[in-house]
Amino acid sequence: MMTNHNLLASFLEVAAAAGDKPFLIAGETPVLRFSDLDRETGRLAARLAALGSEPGDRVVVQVEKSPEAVLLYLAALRAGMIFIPLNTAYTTAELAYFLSDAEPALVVCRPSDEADVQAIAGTARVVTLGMKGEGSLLDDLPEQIGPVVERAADDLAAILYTSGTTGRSKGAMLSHHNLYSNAATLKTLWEWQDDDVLIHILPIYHVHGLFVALHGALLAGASVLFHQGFDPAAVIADFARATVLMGVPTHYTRLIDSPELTRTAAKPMRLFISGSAPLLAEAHERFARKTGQRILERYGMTETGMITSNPYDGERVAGTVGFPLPKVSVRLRNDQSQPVELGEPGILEVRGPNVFKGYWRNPEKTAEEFREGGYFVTGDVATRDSEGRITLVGRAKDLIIAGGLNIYPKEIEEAIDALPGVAESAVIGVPHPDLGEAVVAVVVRESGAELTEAGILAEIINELARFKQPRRVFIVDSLPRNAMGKVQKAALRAEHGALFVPAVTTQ
Ligand code: MLC
Ligand code: AMP
Repeated sequence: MMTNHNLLASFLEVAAAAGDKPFLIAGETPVLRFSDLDRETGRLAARLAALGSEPGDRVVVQVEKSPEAVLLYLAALRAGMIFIPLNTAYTTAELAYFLSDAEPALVVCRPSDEADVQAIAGTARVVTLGMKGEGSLLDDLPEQIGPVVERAADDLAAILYTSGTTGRSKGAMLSHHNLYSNAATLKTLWEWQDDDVLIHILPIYHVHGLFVALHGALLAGASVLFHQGFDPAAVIADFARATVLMGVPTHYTRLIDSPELTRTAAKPMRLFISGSAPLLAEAHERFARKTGQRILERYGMTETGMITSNPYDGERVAGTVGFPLPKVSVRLRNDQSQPVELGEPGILEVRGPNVFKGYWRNPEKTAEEFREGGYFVTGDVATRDSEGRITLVGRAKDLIIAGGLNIYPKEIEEAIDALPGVAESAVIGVPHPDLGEAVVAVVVRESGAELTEAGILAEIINELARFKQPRRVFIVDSLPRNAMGKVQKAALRAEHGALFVPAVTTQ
């Protein structure tokens, strides 16, 4: 008989051993127990089938973070569907693109979005799920439970949209085995135990909050303190009954700035993990001084899950992302695809069971991003020292990371360039004390056109999610270009680099 590689089957095995221990706890209340996981995912999977969805169908989900949304993810796995979570900040215009590309059988949206989504959903069935479990998804929940649908290791579990190294959002196809292998590796590496308690503060539409955090707890049989958003004081108060925290650097800098963060408060915690964006060495050291604990920084990507991690036992070096995970192979290449010398920067390429199956319905782009030997090109520039430790030193891709969210300048430039009176634009990231980087647009007016910062921002408000919208817009007559005619973004970054932080003077 074929082994069922459905990821949910692995979680259910752990759940069976965990008994009635809470899986999700909201505030003081256990809202989902391990002992209920089989029945609750089974009923919801049966509901998905009753809505006409079949194994292999795609379900697009744009809902607020809630325990029911977690159950929906697990039920979709169980039903053999392909789960496609979307950032709740995406506008209807952005959603329309994802729906046309993904062609889902089912869309689950917020109750307040139902009419807008219905209008763009085509033949897809639309149901709703609200923050408190209200909405038509959970109406008529059957009593009988749906089976854990047989899946092969390479069958798709999820598609996560990302812009990869360039261009328009593409769906990264992740298989059941991609997700399982990464989760199992991290469970061992970070020494997850069944008495761990994770403080969950991340959104559940990205790799970090949905996979790294939740899969870790599910494979360990550990409980999760499920926070709706991020309130530093509430998180620090939870340290007393928790052991693990995962966050992006913005979470850590906000914690460091909280008076409640002390050595005594942090004492019960065994592990603080940071990733998704660079954690400044200075923040790492400040956190260590305040708490006596060293943050474990790791590095990953939507297409690959986690790639490297600082050691659990062993030195966690600030400003580095540690070593390749077991079974994950990393190499550094120059722009002619040749190996670089030890200590020299190169573009990081990765191969392993964690690496995705390609971009959804985009074989050309998939082929472009893979090199001989099956290595995927991350677009991150790194160095490796003689011990094998990796440091990220830059990006070969034009990407801004604000508060752990990726923003593609090209997408914003296209939206601005389409406005009347705009000749062209350049969008850059500049240092920001809270978000790490903030978006700034430099816009060239057509001759005679009257453009204003407020006018441009008002025009794109319904086009782009709020987090992508520029924090400042500058109207200029021309952009700096090099001899080849290429816009010199480095010059713009230098010019606007001190907008949100004091200029650093180098002597
Ligand atoms: C919120 N805003 C942002 C923003 N988050 N703007 C830019 N970038 C962001 N990340 C906007 C809000 O819309 C608001 O606009 C204003 O900033 C202030 O918001 P806030 O209340 O301070 O934000 P908050 O809700 O506290 O959110 C900040 C945050 C959040 C850091 C908690 O962004 C967050 O959860 N980030 C984590 C993202 C994540 O999960 N990344 C992992 C990707 S996976 P206005 O106009 O209303 O004032 C990945 C792979 C890997 O990268 O390796 O993990
Ligand atoms: P995403 O495509 O949203 O999954 O984001 C992946 C990108 O986030 C990577 O390619 C890196 O550029 C960045 N990233 C993730 N973790 C780290 C980290 N620890 N330090 C610096 N950058 C990181």
